[in-house]
Amino acid sequence: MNKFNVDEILNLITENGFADLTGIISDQQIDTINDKIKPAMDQPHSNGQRGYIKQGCQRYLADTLSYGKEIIDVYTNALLIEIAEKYADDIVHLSNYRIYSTYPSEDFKMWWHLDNKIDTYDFKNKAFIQQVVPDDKGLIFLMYLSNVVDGGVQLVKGSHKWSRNHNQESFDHMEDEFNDQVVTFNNCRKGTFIVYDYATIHRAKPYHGGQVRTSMFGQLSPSRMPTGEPILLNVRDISKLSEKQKQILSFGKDPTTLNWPIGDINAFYQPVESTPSIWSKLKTKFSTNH
Ligand SMILES: O=C(O)CCC(=O)C(=O)O
Ligand SMILES: [Fe+2]
Repeated sequence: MNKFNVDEILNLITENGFADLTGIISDQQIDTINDKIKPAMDQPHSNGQRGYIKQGCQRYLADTLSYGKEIIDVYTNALLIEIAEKYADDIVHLSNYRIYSTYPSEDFKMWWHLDNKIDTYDFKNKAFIQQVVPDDKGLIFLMYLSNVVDGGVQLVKGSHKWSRNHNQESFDHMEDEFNDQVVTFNNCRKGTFIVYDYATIHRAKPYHGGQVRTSMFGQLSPSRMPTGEPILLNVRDISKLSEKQKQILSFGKDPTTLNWPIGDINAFYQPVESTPSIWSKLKTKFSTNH
């Protein structure tokens, strides 16, 4: 039944830094997820009003994993986990996760970066702090929940082989050196599923017009790395989880950071495109002209 060969996928990730697993999640499951999140992606989150957290030109679904077992099942997909655990040579857990919509923007620009790092929230300075860990090895997956024409994820082919030598998070200053190795996932249909070694240099391609891009993102980290973001589940789903799913979701463990992003109170007052972002105030992996 399975059209994926695990060894082939592992070889591709080892060689290029990424592989295409499109088809791993059925169109029906994707439609169900879209149906369940739709009302929440249209209103800001506020206690009983379940919705999104706004950050610049993006909307992040609050309490992402609570919307349906179908979402948990993507994050804990057996084939995905088998690939992640073989690649990391360890058991893995979900350290970062999100469903988000990105609106085209004149002033939002994600910089070239890697994600083999520890995120922690500094409560005193109200900012996320990042520490690059060259020894950290795991996978991120990105699945499109909408058709994507522009603004897709971009990966620097093979960069996982040399990025760890630099011990830095941002690679914008080296763009000229890797420009010819950039692979862009534009003009891809809903359901496109890319998995990459998170030491592969990447970003979302900046784009100024066109369609909203909705994506699902998950970072699977080896057990030697910290737990990561808090995971809040709906009691409806808990009794249906397997022991393996509980391990991936770090049952019984304390989170080691907060959910990204913290959000912006202006979400209630201004349309998503024009709210002054707090990107520039936070030391994050994104940059903006604000
Ligand atoms: O949205 C994308 O294309 C990339 C997202 C990403 O790299 C991140 O959130 O760390
Ligand atoms: Fe990233």
